[in-house]
Amino acid sequence: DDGDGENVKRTFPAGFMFGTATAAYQVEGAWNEDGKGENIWDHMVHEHPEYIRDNATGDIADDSYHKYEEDVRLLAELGSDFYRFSISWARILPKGDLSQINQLGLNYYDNLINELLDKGIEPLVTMYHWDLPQALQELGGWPNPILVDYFEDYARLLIESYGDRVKHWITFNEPLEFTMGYAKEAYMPPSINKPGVGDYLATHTVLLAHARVYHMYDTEYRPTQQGNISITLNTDWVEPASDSPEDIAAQDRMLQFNFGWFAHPIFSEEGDYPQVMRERVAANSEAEGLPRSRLPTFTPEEVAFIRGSSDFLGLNHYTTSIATSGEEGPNPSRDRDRGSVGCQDPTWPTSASSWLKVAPWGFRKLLNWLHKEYNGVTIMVTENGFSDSGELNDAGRENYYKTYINALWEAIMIDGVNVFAYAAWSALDNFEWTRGYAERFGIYHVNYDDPNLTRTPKSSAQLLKSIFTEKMVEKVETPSEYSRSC
Ligand code: GBH
Repeated sequence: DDGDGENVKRTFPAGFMFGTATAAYQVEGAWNEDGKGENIWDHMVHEHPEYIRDNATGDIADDSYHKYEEDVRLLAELGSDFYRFSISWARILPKGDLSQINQLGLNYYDNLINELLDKGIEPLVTMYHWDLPQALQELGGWPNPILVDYFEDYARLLIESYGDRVKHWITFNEPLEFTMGYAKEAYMPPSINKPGVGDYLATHTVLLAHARVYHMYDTEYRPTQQGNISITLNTDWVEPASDSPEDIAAQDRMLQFNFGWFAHPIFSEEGDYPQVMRERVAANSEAEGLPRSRLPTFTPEEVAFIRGSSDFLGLNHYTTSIATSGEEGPNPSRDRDRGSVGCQDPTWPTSASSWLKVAPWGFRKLLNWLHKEYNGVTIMVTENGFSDSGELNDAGRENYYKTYINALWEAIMIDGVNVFAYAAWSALDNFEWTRGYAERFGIYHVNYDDPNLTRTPKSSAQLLKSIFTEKMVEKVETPSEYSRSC
């Protein structure tokens, strides 16, 4: 049915799942209610309001803690097959460890999961979407390897509590982003400025924690619960600035340092960090007079433990960038170790977010690259979406979803990439981290001037409803010509 006529519909494979995604800190609010402990986002927005646009906080956000029944109704209205949400660690374990288990926190997610199932929506749970309990940050946070044990304890409690009903688990959302909390100020908590050191240490712990929880699930729970467990990684597609060997090598380094850093240890056949990364960081560290590489080393046992520790790849993708060979960023830093510079073409269509340009062809190319690089890996798109200023008539978002979902269809049906599900970010407008409430990603509008935080469907809700329920998208040709200069 992929003819050339008008109104051609492109049908997704039988069983393909459509849904939407949110994260606890961005929607729940109730930051100090019912025994919830403080987490690093609570801490940062209160200690450093100047880090956040308009001094916004997630204290109330969308108040989904109280409005979850209404939210689930909206998801049902959209025809969602599943809902990807995250659990707030400190809502369940206020101190981060098992010394105190907050029953009211456990009840909240129990009710949410039951409400979803009642409406025929599958719950898909992210264990960690950036909100570490502050008590664990006080031990140093992710650079401290003891967090592998704490994360395992927390994950076990979640699996014991909800694993009878939750069949898709994501350990971590976008470690590329949250480990920047140990490499940069005013972007992510804990806002520790140790580039090229703190981010590498944090990632080392996160990969081991992920693998620990994967194996725990695999051996102790999968036999009875029969679910899947994975990790969500994010990347732009990266286009080389030209077809020169230098730019193509810069493109590869950009992908390896931003994505291979996490994906190569888990999804490649050989495991461990990408070779280009190990070599470059070791060489730079030596030149800096350091006795060992700033990139930590896995033992052979750890390489084997991490390799293959995922049932599928969760992918968050929004936009495309262009790479050239060169130096950028502080010295030392991962940016500098990478030796490639990124930019975006000013002619690409824009959104309300400076970093988000519309380039659906990049989505198709990225899916193909992943398929090849990681040996036909099974992919779930765990986030994809567009920001504006909150218009109800959100033509920009409709165009984005139409074109990106077409690119997805082409990758699956023409190119043979293995993708089994797609989640739109986001179900409703929410706290967009340091950008506050100014950049809106919702399919449902939230009125923050109204104490009821009224939800209203945007035009894109109608579009997604038809895609989600018919499992078809109206054909839009993905352009194969595009400019790539910065
Ligand atoms: C995702 O991150 C998150 O998972 C989600 O929580 C978030 O709301 C959503 O996307 C929309 O942003 O301008 O240099 O500061 C997306 C990946 C990459 C987006 C880094 C913001 C900031 C670059 N993010 N980017 S910069």
